[in-house]
Amino acid sequence: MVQVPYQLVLALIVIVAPSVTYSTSCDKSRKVLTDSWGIISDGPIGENYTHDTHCEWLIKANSTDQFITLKFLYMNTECSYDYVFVYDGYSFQAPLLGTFSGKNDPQNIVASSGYMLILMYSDTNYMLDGFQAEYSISNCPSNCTHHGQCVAHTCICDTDWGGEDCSRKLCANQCSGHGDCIEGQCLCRQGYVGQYCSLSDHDQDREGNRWHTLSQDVIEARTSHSAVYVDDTDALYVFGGFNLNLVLGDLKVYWFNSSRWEDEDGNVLESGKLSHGHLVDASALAALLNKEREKESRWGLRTPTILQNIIYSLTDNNTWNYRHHGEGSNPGPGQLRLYRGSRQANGSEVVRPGPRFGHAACRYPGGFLLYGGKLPDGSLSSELWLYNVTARSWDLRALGSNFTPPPLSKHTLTYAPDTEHVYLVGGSRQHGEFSNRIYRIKLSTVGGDEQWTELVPRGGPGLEFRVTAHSTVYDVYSKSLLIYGGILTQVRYTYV
Ligand SMILES: [Ca+2]
Repeated sequence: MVQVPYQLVLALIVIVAPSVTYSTSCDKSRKVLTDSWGIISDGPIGENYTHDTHCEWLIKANSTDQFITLKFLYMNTECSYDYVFVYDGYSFQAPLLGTFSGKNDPQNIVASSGYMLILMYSDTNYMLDGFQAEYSISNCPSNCTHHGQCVAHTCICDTDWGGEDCSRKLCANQCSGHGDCIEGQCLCRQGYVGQYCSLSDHDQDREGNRWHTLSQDVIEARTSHSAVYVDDTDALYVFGGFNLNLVLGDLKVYWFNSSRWEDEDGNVLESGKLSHGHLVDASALAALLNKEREKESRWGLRTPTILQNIIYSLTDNNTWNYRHHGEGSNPGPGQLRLYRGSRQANGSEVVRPGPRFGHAACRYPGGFLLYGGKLPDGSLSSELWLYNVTARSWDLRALGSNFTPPPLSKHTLTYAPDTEHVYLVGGSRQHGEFSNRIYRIKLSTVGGDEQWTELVPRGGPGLEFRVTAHSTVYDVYSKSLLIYGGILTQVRYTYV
């Protein structure tokens, strides 16, 4: 039998055992955690949380430059009734990073304010086993996922890796064999598009029934926005939406021929390899560069070229500023994006729609139309905007209409080319009531009268249901509006 020396066993125990305390049990108080690693949970595994739970955990880093990563180990709460909320800050006014409910497997969440506040809430009945999550504090987001170096709280990614935490493989799948990898981005050969050049524009080469990644992490993630494809320009126009914290009012254009995004002014947007909103300290970079040069001379090796390129470009030109102002990162707390409002400074001329979400948009000759939506102050809009893709200009329409449909959100807007009318169907009204109305309008090309009218179906009482958050298409063959899905309430008619 092999005798294991006592000292060796002891040494192993000291190394393996974590030096942190587990923070468990949820007792309606706020727990403040300052260790660099820990586990939080509503209670022991296998035991349900209690009803009427309200528990808070505040994780505090040593400085506001550090990052806190939360990784869920398991999660199971009563769906839509019991929640876990995660904030990037120390109060409930801080930006919300996520809201989780049900049997869920959330992705890792990163707070960049130096604080992360987690709230678990349950209602008064039906309990499940809750959640367990592991947190860690690091100088860079997710420690640069082992694909880069952390310099002054910013990940400098290795060649072939990108994103704020270097977790994204650049030029994946060797650009599908249809492009060249130039500075971490696939430059597709003629006839191929998409982030990895996987989509062919030759019909004979096109493999059907398959999803392609066209773009990721370039424009700000959002929901309840509108997206319209315009064949004249072979581009997708994305307007507005909601990013869980801010209402957006930007127009972003994806060009299929170049696989690139542009902003409204025609500036090309890139997914920055350096996309975090901190300026890298020049002296820290110089120190790193010197270290790399030393290594190079000592071992006769070439050091990571992307790293050097970035460092040189920082001193040479405005590459950093350009990337820094790209759309790869969310605005920090209190750093609201500013958009031009609906009116110019002189208060008279209308320029463009303000921020909104839950609006509807549709293709229209020359560009696209947009109606309604929820504004940052919570009110709904009844504006009808036309965007001209050639002139790159917005125009507020139907201003002279004697009748205007109500302010709406989650409605649909559909153009029927053969009737030249645009149809507005259903949606939610200001106080949450669903609409069962259909309106239509025909725009004038010569500056003539533009009148909204309510469409009353022949021989029936109108839509027999109120509907919101649905979709609508126009079928040219049957000359019909086809309405699909959505949330319904029945309409009760009284006949007299
Ligand atoms: Ca419950």
